[in-house]
Amino acid sequence: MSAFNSFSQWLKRKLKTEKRAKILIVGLDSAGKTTLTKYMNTGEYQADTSPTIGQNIDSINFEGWDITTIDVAGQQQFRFLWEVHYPGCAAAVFVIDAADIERLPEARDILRTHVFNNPHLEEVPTLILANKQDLPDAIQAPLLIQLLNLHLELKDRTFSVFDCSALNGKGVHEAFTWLVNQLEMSKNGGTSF
Ligand SMILES: Nc1nc2c(ncn2[C@@H]2O[C@H](COP(=O)(O)OP(=O)(O)OP(=O)(O)O)[C@@H](O)[C@H]2O)c(=O)[nH]1
Ligand SMILES: [Mg+2]
Repeated sequence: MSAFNSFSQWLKRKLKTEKRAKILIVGLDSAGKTTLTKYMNTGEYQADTSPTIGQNIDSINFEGWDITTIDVAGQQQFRFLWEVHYPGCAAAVFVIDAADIERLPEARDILRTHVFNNPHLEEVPTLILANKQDLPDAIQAPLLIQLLNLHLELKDRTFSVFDCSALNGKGVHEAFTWLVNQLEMSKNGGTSF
C-alpha cells in the first residue's frame, strides 16, 4: 500500500472517530438564525445583528462536539445560495419566528422545498426551532406542529420541534442537546458525514 493510501485510510478513521459535524441553519429572514448562532457562541443575546448577506460560518463547541455552523441569509434573493451548503451536512436547523403568524405559510413552504423535499437532507436529523418565545404572541411547538402539518409531512424523518428564545436563551440548550444526541446516534450507527 502506498504512503498516500495509508495516510488517507488513517484520515478516514480519524474523521470517523472525531466528534465533528457541519450543521446548516436555515429559515426565513428575520427568524433569528444569526442571533441564535451568536447565542450558542457567546452564551449571550447580541442585539446588534443585521440581516445576513451570503452566510456566516462559525465554530461552536457543544457537549464535546466541534460543530461548524453555517448560518445562511434568509432573504428571498439569497436563498439560491443555500444549495451549495447542503452536501455534507450532518443536520439541519430550521428557525421559525413563532410570533410572526402571518409568515407561517411562507415558512412552511420554504421548509418543505428546502428541507423535506431536499434529497441531500433526507438522511439527516432536522431540528425545528419555534423561536422568539419571549414575545407574548409566540405560538408553541404543539400548535406549530399542527399548523405546519409536521406530524404528517415528516413521518419518515428524524425531527423534533423545540420552543426557544435567542433573546433569553430559554430552550436553546435543550434543543441542541437533542441535536447532538442525534449526531451521536448516527455516529454509532456508522454513518459518516
Ligand atoms: N424578541 C426576540 N427577538 C429576536 C429573537 N431572535 C432574534 N430576534 C430579533 O429578530 C431580528 C432578526 O434576527 P436575525 O438573527 O438577524 O435573523 P436572521 O434569521 O439571521 O435573518 P437573516 O439574516 O435576514 O436571514 C433581530 O432584531 C433580533 O434581535 C428572539 O428569540 N426574541
Ligand atoms: Mg442572519
